[in-house]
Amino acid sequence: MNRVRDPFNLHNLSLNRPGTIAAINILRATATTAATEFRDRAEKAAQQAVETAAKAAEFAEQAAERTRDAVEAAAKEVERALDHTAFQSQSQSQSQADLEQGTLLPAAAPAAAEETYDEEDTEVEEEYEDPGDMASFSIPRHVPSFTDPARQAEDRLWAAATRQRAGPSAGAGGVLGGVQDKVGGFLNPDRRSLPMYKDKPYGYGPGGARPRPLLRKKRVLGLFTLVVLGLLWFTGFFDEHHERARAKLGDWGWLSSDTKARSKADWLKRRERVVEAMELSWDAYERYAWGYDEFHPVSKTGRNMAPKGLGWIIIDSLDTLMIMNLTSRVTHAREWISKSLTWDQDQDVNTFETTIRMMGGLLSAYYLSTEYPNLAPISDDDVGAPGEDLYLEKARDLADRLMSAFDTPSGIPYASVNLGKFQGLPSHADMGASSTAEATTLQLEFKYLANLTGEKDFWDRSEKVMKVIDDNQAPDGLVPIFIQPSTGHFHTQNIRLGSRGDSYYEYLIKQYLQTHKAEPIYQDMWNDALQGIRKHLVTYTENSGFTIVGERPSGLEGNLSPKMDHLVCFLPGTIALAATEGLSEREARKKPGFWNKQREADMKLARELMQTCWGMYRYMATGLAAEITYFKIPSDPLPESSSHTSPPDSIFDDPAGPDATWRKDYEVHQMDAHNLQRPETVESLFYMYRITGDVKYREWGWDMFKSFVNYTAVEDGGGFTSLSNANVIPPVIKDNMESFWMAETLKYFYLLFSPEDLLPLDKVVFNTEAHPLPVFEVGRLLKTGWERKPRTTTTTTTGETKSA
Ligand code: DMJ
Repeated sequence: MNRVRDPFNLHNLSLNRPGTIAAINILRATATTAATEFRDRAEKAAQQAVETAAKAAEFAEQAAERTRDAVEAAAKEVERALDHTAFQSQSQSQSQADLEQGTLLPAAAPAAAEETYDEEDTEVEEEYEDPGDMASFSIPRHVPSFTDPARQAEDRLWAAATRQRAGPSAGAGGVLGGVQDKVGGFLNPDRRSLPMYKDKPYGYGPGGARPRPLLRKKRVLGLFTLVVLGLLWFTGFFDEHHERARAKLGDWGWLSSDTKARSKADWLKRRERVVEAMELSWDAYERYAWGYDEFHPVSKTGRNMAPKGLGWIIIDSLDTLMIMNLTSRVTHAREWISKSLTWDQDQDVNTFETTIRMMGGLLSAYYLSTEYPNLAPISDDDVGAPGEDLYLEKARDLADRLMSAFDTPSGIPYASVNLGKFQGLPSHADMGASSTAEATTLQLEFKYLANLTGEKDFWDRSEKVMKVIDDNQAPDGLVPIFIQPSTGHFHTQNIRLGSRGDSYYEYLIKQYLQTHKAEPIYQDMWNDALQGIRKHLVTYTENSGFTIVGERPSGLEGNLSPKMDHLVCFLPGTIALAATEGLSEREARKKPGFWNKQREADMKLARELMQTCWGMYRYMATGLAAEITYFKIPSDPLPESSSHTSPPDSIFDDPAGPDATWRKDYEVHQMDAHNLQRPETVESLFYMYRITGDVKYREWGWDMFKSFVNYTAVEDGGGFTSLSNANVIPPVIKDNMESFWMAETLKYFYLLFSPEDLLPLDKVVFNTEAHPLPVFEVGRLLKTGWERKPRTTTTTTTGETKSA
């Protein structure tokens, strides 16, 4: 559905002349931008005006009260000083009586008064510290001396001037005027003769006589009516689409009401809820941290990672905006990229993160804008238009800089790059080693760029990494998580599918699919690795028999640690993708010569792991998974090949609740209970639904989505935040919105609830940051330039070889 307002019904005009269409497009884009800007500004201005007025009134009242107290205290002090001698001679009982009548201060009073003052002083300081407060309405730290003769003379002068200019009815109108009325009134009933602030005396202005109150009232009323009408129009109040209004968090009553049975659920309606979450997230970022690389939604601030910013959030979110057809927001993002983005900065960046998020985001935006011009319709290649191929040019410029990471003795890229200096930099930690996953999760992006530009170097250098890794002949295809760029050898024995290991496996099968299965070498590597995973890492939990993928921190000879990072939950979806090669399971089973026992077994493993990941969500108080979960396994872990039946899904609804047996298999340590809005589980749910067609995966996703909305939404339209502890209610919040929240998590929710023909899995591959890139045919220029060494020997994780 196109969400752009179309007051002139341009959509329905059947004009075929290209010039007219282009003109309409320009008109539409301009109108959309203007409307959005006007709407945002009007909303902001109205909100600010209301807030300012409320604050002003509040502060004015407080100010008046405190100042009156101060004046009264000062008067009492004077009185006390004058009567000091008399007080000395009075008896204690008399003093007490006077005190009760409020005519004098006891000996302890000055100290008490001082204490009170200190407290107030602190309060005032707090008010100054809070940037949200209106400093101009705070109590002045030093109350002015009202007995100063110079001040009294000034007062008389201002009072006379005010009376002259304003006349007797001055002060009757305006929001601010009202405030001053209040303040002045408290200070002195004849407030026009004693202004609150000497630099802004009441009623004194350069304009001479004030407008007549009635006329002024009419003007204010007229202006107010106009603003209200404008706001109502822009919020869609006068038409049947209440799209904008729904984006307010307060309207999300559906959280408790939409509990429809699977068969009755309206998935497109649920998908709209995801769009609203995206709008809310983006608008909050746009409002509070536009252009910054980080967004802290609770404090409503932003921060840059480079002097001029890297567009970290804008670029990472761009293709999600496109897929959701949020045209005006895409226009704004594109404008920032065109006008503000520069890679020419003296800044060290992480090679992998910058490739998957920035290069991946730009390439995907390029792909979508050229292949799906109807999604958020902005043409990227209007002939002669300024900024033609903007996304591709920016991606290309970035890639040239990132390529310097590959200038190493082995060809394994350095962990970092200085963008401005075109210089690769070894990691400061880990003795200069790079993460294995980071070195091997650049290939989809560089290969697609090579295909677009015809520049073979992008292909060759990213591909070489795969050869260097494979030449190590890691036993059973399981690679340790660090590798040295200086030697090309692994640097540790630690093997896992969590952080630093995960996307090595993901990119094996995706490289195979990216080139239309023209490179079977990567399928071969994937198959080896999956067998290795089954053999060394898969086992079952003690009580309920959940299937898990553990870690081998001391190499394959060491013990199995029953620990799963949330990151590992990418695996069920990727196994399913590999098993059907992007087809639905039904199609794959029917395809002649395709289906076999191995694919069948792989789908079973995918289903079981998906259930375990879903259990990570069910286990937590908020329904949002922890960063790391441990599992209870027998002291002698069961091999994957042992006879095993996974538990029914209904196990999670065990009426025993907190005492349910299944819960004894899960364990979350306090320090791992954070939730960073990560996408891996919903990513896998998306693949599992697309491939199996089983609606339960959508249902699980819907429950997860509701938990995110319920527990991570931030007040005051702040968007959504990560949690420091997702295992308590209310959760402990973290004040950070990760860029992958909009890039991945919300995108996968949207796709999970979308019809299957949106970005079909046999036409696109999603990079590890959820940026869709196309499957393409390799020409003669680009082809796999290496072969695997024969596996007659195995190599230990430190590089020694031994007979297999
Ligand atoms: C993202 O940057 C990518 O999905 C990456 O592969 C893993 N980490 C985050 C999300 O969790």
